[in-house]
Amino acid sequence: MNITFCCTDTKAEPWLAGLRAALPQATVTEWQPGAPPADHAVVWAPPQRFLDEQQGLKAMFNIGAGVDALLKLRLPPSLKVVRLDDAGMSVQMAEYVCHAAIRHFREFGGYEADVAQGRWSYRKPRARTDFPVGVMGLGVLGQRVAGALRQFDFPVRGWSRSAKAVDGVACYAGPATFHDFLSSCRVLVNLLPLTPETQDILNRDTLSRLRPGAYLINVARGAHLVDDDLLALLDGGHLAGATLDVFRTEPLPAGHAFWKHPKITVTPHTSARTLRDESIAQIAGKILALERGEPIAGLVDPARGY
Ligand code: NDP
Ligand code: OXD
Repeated sequence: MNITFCCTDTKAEPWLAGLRAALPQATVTEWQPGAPPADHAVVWAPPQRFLDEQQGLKAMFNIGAGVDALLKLRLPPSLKVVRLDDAGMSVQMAEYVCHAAIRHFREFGGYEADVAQGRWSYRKPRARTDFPVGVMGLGVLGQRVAGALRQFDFPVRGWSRSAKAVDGVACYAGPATFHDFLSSCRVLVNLLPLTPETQDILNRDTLSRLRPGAYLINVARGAHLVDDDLLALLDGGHLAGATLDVFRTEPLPAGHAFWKHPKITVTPHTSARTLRDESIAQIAGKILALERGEPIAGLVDPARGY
């Protein structure tokens, strides 16, 4: 069995060593133009040429959860595209989102600024019931995040495409419920996949529907958010602030208004990192399952876009 590795911006050697250790019966090599055909591929943002050449692949394993970059390519119709299925990402995402929501709710940014000025300040406690948190996307990551927020007793709402029942979470489904969902939220967390339906979904109209003083946490993709609409709503006062981990252009270009905006916290696409060992173990297990003819979890539906 031949496995080819083609991951932009990723050091190949540790992945190749890990895959070889997990699949000693396989030949694992880094893809080069003109390389011989492989059975399976491990990829992140491969070039179109990779797919044009590797027409005989049985499956292509993305070393991330989001497959928007992959689905922009021309894929052979029968190719199985497989996403990472948690692999240690959901706990990181839960930490990140809870940290951002709690930092905002408890006004820790304000305390830090006061302490930096040598001020011993006091703020009136805010009522948790006034801070319903809405999670857009109730998939692998969204459900874990919603459950973690519940642990802190925030009222939690969730919105997805198909109807869901998640313990302790008020669930909304489909476009017809979107406005009701938004108007019930004081903190909005975006964990949707980037698809033609969800591109630009965080815009002036939708963000204006949040409760006054709302807070945005975008951890999905930069192209979900219309940057200028966010800036206008922050500067106009309808939104209190935002924590942004993902951007239309990454790295965030020098001089972009988000870098220095006093109401925006920026992190460099780091909310849920791909963990190499967990990912290799998961991918190796799925390759072996496919070779045995067994079904696997995490198959992407290209028509649906995630
Ligand atoms: P899943 O595919 O498991 O879940 C996606 C959720 O979004 C599902 O609940 C789905 O609904 C819902 N959804 C999709 N389209 C729509 C729509 N049009 N309207 C309403 N709901 C919709 O994804 P994950 O939870 O694993 O990941 C989500 C995204 O997080 C990834 O696609 C990626 O972009 C981003 N991500 C970011 C990381 C970072 O470090 N910043 C790390 C990892 C992921 P349904 O359940 O009905 O199908
Ligand atoms: C992912 C990401 O999609 O890291 O996994 O953004």
